[in-house]
Amino acid sequence: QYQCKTTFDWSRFISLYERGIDRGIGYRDSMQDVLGVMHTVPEQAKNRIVELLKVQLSAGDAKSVFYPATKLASGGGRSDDHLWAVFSVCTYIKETGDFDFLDGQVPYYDCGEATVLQHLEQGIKFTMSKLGKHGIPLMLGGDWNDSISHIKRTGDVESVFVFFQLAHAVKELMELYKYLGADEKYSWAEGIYAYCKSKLDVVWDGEWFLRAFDGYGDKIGSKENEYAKLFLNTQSWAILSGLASGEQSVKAMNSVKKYMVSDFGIELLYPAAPGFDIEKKCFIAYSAGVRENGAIFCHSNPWAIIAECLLGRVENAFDYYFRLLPSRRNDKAEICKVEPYVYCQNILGRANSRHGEGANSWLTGTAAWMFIALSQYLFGIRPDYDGVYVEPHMAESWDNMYIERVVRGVRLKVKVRRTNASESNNDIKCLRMNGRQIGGTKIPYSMLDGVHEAYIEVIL
Ligand code: IFM
Repeated sequence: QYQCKTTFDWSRFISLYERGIDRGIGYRDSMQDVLGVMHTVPEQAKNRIVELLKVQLSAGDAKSVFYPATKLASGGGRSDDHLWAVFSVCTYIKETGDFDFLDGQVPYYDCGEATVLQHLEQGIKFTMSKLGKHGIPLMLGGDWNDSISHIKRTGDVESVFVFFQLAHAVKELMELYKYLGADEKYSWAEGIYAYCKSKLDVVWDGEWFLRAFDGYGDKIGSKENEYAKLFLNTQSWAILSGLASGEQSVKAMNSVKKYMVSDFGIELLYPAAPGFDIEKKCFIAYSAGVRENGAIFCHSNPWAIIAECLLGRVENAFDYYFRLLPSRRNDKAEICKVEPYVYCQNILGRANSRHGEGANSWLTGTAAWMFIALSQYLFGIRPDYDGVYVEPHMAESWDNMYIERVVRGVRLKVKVRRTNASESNNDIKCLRMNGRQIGGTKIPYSMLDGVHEAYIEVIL
């Protein structure tokens, strides 16, 4: 939590690693950092979301950074920035119940203004207006992976990550519209989601999902390539978006498990390329095992943990969680070189002789997303629009656990135990609140009205 707040406050603006001159508050990064502080400083999270929406352009895409002192923005033209806003706004509303926020007017950076909800919708429309020849969103100036920008750029470069991000954002909006009873908008979003579903075969490589199509129209992140055959993020986001079929999901995450898992966490791609060579699709300008070229890019690990939770493969999820947990490297300081109490941005991968060495500690999206992965998926306390899900999971060796989480002013005190200590099954057999049996796994907020503390008992 301390790291979440520090990262939220400073973004990647100024730190031991950044000078605060050439890099302002990043749209993409900060829109994700708010996820780690929604429940502790919701007003500040909301204000940051508004500050960021103010640098969105009326076409729907966003400038990539703004400078806090002047509020002036720069950069932009990327394919992903604007899409991050959907999940952050929806998570804020689920956490707080502040639906009025959707109707607040926020100016665009260039001209005009629109409600918060219209900002989100404009982002989706922008992405849908920039599809490449395979029908997949264009990568434009870049996507989440900064280092992918050397990919052959002439012609249509299409981003499969942004494709899954689009589907994920649309799925979030569908849930919101459903809750609001906004039928027409729901049908609009459903149409886009169905479009994405229809493109699933185009981005499937047989054992995993592709990462992109380059400017030649060639596949990136494919078994056909010599290096960088497999990328982590398109496997996890295929599942987060709900698009992948059951069979594809299992195959994709099995491929991750087979090729990408190191003692220090999951690597970003496999295999790392030995050097920069565009013709061989080695377009990431770092040495093997460094940063986006096959390091453990920590930010991506919580997405894999969430994906494994969604697949019900809890042991894999806990395994990945513990591999990256900073305190677990307390006795490996000579190798890791970074503080054993916060996440760092990246850890050198197996292709590097200094495998295990970390860099850029503190300011990383790992903090916020790991908090989501741990609290909402592993521990399973997940606020929704009309109630809070209580779906706790325990690691194999645990036979009980206790969680406290304040949701909308109510302190949930959750005791979890197994019916049979020798069973590691995570199916919920019984859920009671203040002695009352709950049907399903969601406690409606109406049951929490006027309650200060709720005693919840879960039997697995
Ligand atoms: O997603 C980016 C982030 O915006 C800045 N640091 C590196 C990440 C991965 O390339």
